[in-house]
Amino acid sequence: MSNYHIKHLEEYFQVYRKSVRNPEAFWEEIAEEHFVWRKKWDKVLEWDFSKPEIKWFEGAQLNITENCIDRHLPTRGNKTAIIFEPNNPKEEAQHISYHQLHEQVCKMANVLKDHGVKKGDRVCIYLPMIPELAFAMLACARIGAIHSIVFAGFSSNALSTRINDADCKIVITSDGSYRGAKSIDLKGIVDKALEECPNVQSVLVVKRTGAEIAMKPGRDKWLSHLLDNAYGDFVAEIVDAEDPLFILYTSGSTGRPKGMVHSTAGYMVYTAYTFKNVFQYRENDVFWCTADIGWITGHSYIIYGPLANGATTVLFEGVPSYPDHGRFWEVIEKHKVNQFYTAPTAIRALAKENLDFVEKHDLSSLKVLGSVGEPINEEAWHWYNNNVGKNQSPIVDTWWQTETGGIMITPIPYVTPTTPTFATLPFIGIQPALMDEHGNELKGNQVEGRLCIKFPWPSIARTIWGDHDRYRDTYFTAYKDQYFTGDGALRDAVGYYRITGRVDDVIIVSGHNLGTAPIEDAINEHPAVAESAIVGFPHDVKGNALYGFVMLKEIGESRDRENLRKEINQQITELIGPIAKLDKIQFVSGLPKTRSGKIMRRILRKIASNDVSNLGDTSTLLNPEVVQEIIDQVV
Ligand code: 7RM
Repeated sequence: MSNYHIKHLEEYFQVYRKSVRNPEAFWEEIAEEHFVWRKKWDKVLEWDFSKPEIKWFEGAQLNITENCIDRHLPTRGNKTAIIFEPNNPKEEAQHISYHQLHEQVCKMANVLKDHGVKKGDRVCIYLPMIPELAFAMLACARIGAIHSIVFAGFSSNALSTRINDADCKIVITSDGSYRGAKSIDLKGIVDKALEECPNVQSVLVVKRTGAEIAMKPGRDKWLSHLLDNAYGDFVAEIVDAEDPLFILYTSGSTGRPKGMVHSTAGYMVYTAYTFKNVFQYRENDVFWCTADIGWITGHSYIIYGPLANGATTVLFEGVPSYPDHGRFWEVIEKHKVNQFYTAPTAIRALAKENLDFVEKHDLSSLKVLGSVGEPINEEAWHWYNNNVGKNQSPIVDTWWQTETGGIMITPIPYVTPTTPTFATLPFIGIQPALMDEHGNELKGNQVEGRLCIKFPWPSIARTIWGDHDRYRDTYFTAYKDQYFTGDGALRDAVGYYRITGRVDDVIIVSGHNLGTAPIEDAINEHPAVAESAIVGFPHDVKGNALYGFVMLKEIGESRDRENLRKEINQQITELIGPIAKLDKIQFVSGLPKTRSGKIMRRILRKIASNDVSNLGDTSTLLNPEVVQEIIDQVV
C-alpha cells in the first residue's frame, strides 16, 4: 500500500502510528517509491542527539534536480513548472514549462561551472523574486554546490556577514529589484557589501530594472549574455545523501546569524511528502506560496517541495498592496490558484482594507488556504476563512521552522478537523514532546510546556555552518535527547497542539505564566485594533507587568484614547482574566518587524523597560523608523 497520499482521518492515524513505530521502514518505503536515486542507501537512519549527529539514507547517491526536473520530462515536459507573476500586473506573466526549466537550469549550471564553481563550493544568491532566482538555486544543486540565498531586502551589512560566514566566492544578483511602486538598487547594496568580502571573485548580474549601475571590470559580468551563449544541457553531478544542499541564515536570539545547513536526500523526501499531503496537491493544481524564496518557506514550498511533485508553482515578484490591496486576490483569480499559502501578518494587513478588494475577485478555484510564520489569531483566522475561503476551503495552520526544513505540526486539509489557533496534529513521522521546567516530559492531554521533538525526521538541519558546538548548545542541551524548538505549546483535551509563542515571550506576572499570543489575540478582537504586541517590564510587586503596544485601525484613530485603554483591558479581562490586564498601553503607528513579518519583541521589551541606550542590531528591521517614534511617545 502506498502511504504517499493521505485521504482520510483513519488513514492519518494508521500511517502516523506506522511512521512512529518503525520510522526507518516507513521513510524507506516513501523514499523508495517516490524518488529517483543513482544508488540506494546502505542505512536509512543513524542518529545521536547528544552529539548531535543525524544521517538519513546514508550511502545513497542522487541529484535533487533529477528529482525536481529531469524525471518529469517524459510525462510533464510541456506542463508549466513555474508561473512567474511580475511586480507590475501590466507586465505579462511567464509560464515556464519543465522542459524550459531544464534548459535554463542547465545553462545557468554551465555558466557557474565556467566561473569555477565546483561541488561543495558556496554560492551566494542575492536576487529578487524572478525566475533567475529559481534557475540559480537549482543550478547550484545540479553542480552539487551549496546555495546560500540571502533575502534581497537585507542590508549590505547583513549580506557581507553572510557571504563571509559561508566563504562564498561568487555572488549572483541583479541590477535592481521592484517592490510595488519603488525600485531598489540591489547592485549598489552588493557593491557596498563586497568592500568587506575580499574572497569574492565574481559577481554575475541579471538585468531586471535596467537601472544604470557600475560594473567592476574583471569581477562583474552580465548574466544574460553568458546564458545566451551557454549550452542547454548539463550532466547532473551525483552527490551523497548527506551532502549539504544549502545554507540558510536565521537570526539567533542574540549575536551572529546562524547558517542552518540542510542536507540533500532527507530534505527532498520530507519537503516533497509534506507538500503533497499538507496542501492535498493534485496533478494540474496551481499552488501559490507568497513567501520570498529568501526564507525557508520559499525554499521548501515554492521550489523543492512542489517541483519534486511535478507541480505548477507560482513565483510572485510583487507585494500585497500594489497596485492596490486586491493584488493577491487578483492573482488567485488570474492563475486559478488552488492552494494559497501566506502569513498571518499579510492577512491582518489586508483585513484592514475594504472588503471590496476581496469580493470583486472570483476566488472559486481555491481549495486549501495555508498560514505560516507566527500564530494566527482568531480574528485573522475568521476573516481568512469567511472572506477568502468562503467557508469552503480548510485553513492549514502550519507550524515549523527554518531548522526543521519542512512542516511539522499541521492539519491535513479535508482530513483533520480544524480549530482556529490550533496547528492541530503532528505530521506523519513527527514525535513532539512537551516538557516542564525541570526537564520532565508532560504526558497525556491538557498540558502546557516547552515544545521539543524527540525523534529525528528526514529534513532536520544537520548543523550550523562552521559552528557545530553552537548547533548543539542551541537545540540539544536544554532537554536531554530532545530537539528543543524554542516555542511553547499546549496539548488540549483531544491532543491538538496550539503553539503559544516563543518561550522567551512568556511573561511571568505575579507568579502566573502568561503567553503573549493569547493576550494579543484578545486585544486584536477589539474592533478598533489592527495589531498589537505585548511585552513584560519590571514591576515592584508583580515581578513583571504587561506593556501593550497597540496599532489602531483607521476607525480607532478618532476615538478617545483613555476610553480605548479601558475597553482593551475590559476585553482582556473578559477573554482571559484580570491577571492579564495591561499596566500600560501605548498607541503606535507601527510595530517594529523583521523582514519576515515577525514582531521584534526584543526592542519593545527594552523600550518598555526604559532601557533604550543599547537597542542592539536594528538593521534587519523592515521599518526601523518606527523605533524612534515609539521611544518618543512612551507612556
Ligand atoms: C516557517 C518559519 C520559526 C518560528 C517558530 C514559531 C513561529 C512559525 C507558526 C509559528 C505559531 C505557526 N520558519 N511559527 N509557524 N508559530 N504558529 N503556524 O516561519 O524559522 O522563520 O520561524 O516561527 O515561533 O519557532 S522561521
